[in-house]
Amino acid sequence: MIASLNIACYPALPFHPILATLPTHCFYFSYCLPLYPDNTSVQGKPLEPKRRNITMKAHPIIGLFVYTFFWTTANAAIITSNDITGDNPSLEDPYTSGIINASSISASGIGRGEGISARTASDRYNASSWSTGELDSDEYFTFALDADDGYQVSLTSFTYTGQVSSTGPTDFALRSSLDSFSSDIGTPTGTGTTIDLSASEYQNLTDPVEFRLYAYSAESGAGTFSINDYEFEGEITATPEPQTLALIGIGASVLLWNQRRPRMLMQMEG
Ligand SMILES: [Ca+2]
Repeated sequence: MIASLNIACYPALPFHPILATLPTHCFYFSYCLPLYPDNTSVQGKPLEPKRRNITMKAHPIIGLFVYTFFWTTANAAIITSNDITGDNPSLEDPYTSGIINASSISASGIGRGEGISARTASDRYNASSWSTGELDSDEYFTFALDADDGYQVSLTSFTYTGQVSSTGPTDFALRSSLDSFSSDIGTPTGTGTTIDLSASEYQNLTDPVEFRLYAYSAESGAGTFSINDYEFEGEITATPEPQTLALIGIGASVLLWNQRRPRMLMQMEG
């Protein structure tokens, strides 16, 4: 019964004045509801064949897991990226030429901290004066992201290619503004890698977030380290409004009530 109700409602979604305000998420979610025959038992007691309810039932909790899995895995895409090409990109701070941003987000491009110096090099964002000792809080490359009003960004990864000269830095650390740049994220290297950003703290971000890639333990202050290209991946979604959340809650309640109703009727019959 639930399945037929859902399917019957699909064509009405765009036209009904209330249903039309439901986000497309609800539409996709309803497709994820697993169906199974409701003909086995009532509260653990087997039913006589003539009383068995042979309608199909849908399970909203399992459906939510299926929906969440497919929605998050299917929508990871480039949030912001730059191949960094041209003569001496490091002469700009930040460097934004050639940047590719997803819609509904602003991104800073690549910039640098005050403690390092621009070094000319083509097709890469190059710098010297990296610490020959411990990590220096002013010596980093920086990337900032900010979802537009009404949107939130959920990250999955940061990927970059790097290049280090023979006397350049040998230790690296990625940190974020979410904890005031206090803890390391993943294991960055001089030649580049992919850093996993799927942890909960990097999801549903509505405020600006900044990532800093620090480099230190250089053999010489003249040694260089550059970012040759980079890419943040994730997804940008509209921030659910309170009205939408209330409608989702009402929808879930109706779904659960419809699930219970056949059992209640059968109990009354019995
Ligand atoms: Ca490049």
